[in-house]
Amino acid sequence: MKVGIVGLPNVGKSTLFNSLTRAGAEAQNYPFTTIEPNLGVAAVPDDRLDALAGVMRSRRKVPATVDFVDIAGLVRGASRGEGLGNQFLGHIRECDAIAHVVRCFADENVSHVHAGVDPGDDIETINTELLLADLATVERRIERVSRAAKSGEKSLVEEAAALERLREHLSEGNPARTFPEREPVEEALRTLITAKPTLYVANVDEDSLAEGDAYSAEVEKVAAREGAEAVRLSAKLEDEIAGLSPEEAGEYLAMLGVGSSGFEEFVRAAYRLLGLITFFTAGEKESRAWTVREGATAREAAGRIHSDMEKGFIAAEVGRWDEVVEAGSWAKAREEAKVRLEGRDYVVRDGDVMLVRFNA
Ligand SMILES: Nc1nc2c(ncn2[C@@H]2O[C@H](COP(=O)(O)OP(=O)(O)OP(=O)(O)O)[C@@H](O)[C@H]2O)c(=O)[nH]1
Ligand SMILES: [Mg+2]
Repeated sequence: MKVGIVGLPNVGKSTLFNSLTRAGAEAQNYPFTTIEPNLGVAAVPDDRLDALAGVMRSRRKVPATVDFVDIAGLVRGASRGEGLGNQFLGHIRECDAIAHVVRCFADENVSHVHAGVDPGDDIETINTELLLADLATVERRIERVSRAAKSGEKSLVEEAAALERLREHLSEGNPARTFPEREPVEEALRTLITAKPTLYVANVDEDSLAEGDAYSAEVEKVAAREGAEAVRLSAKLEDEIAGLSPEEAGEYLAMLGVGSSGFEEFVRAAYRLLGLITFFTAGEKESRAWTVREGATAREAAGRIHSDMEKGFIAAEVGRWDEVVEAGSWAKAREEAKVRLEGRDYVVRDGDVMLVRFNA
């Protein structure tokens, strides 16, 4: 999974990126700190994997990962070439999902590119630029497809007509993600930024983390209206606790009245948005978290591990992560009948532990 981070300049995108990836990108108190895009990989924190690796005495623990792209801040007019961000929107087009960082922290020492903190207005500015960029993409495609459709080929004629409707939809200010048609414009939608699942990140002050405030409420309202997700976190705090041990971080968060780090919330929301689930493999050599789409079968899941396992799939031993941890070992879980044998069409559930039997 690859997530692109967008937002106005100086709202905390790189600070968030660093807290997630530990990549050490430059984050400074002035707009347009980021020029070249930053790429990084974040390990997905997962208590279930920790617990499994513990009882299995695994020599290695391999978490699931998420790739992040942090680009320059976008400003009004970006789609017409203002600022820097537009040049880098290409990097966002390749992403599976968008994280839209919105400034909700007050801090007078950090300048805001507009008059002051105004999440609704900021979101609108960014979304307008993303829409205009998509509109330009669709218009180029309409030109190309209409020309080709002169041949009279039915699929092209249909696509051209659907693209016109999509252009209309975008011109009215609606994101491509709410366009009701799929099939004829599928290829176009893959390249559109506003077609991607979007996660709004309300970057709040530490003391607004637990309860939220009027700013974060506004972000949540927009997200709900658009069928997007919203999470509340403090990029600055995330960056601070990323350097602490899990115990220390937990204590610090508890002091602020929150149960888990913003990153954990963020990843959970991203998985929900993208319809992804996690299953595990666990043994002495390693315990590992794997990501598959919801609805994946045992055989497809086996293919995530190795293509040979998919090809030669015989059956999968499947247990629930908590029951395996409680049993204390795979053998014990088997004895206690906590492990079932499932066939190729078994639909994998979030939190399953799998041992695949296959013909090599
Ligand atoms: N008080 C406070 N300051 C923050 C927070 N997040 C970021 N900042 C500060 O805001 C300034 C800008 O942060 P960056 O992460 O560089 O912002 P950016 O969005 O990447 O900015 P550009 O790359 O210029 O678009 C830095 O001085 C950060 O320390 C936060 O949650 N609270
Ligand atoms: Mg930056």
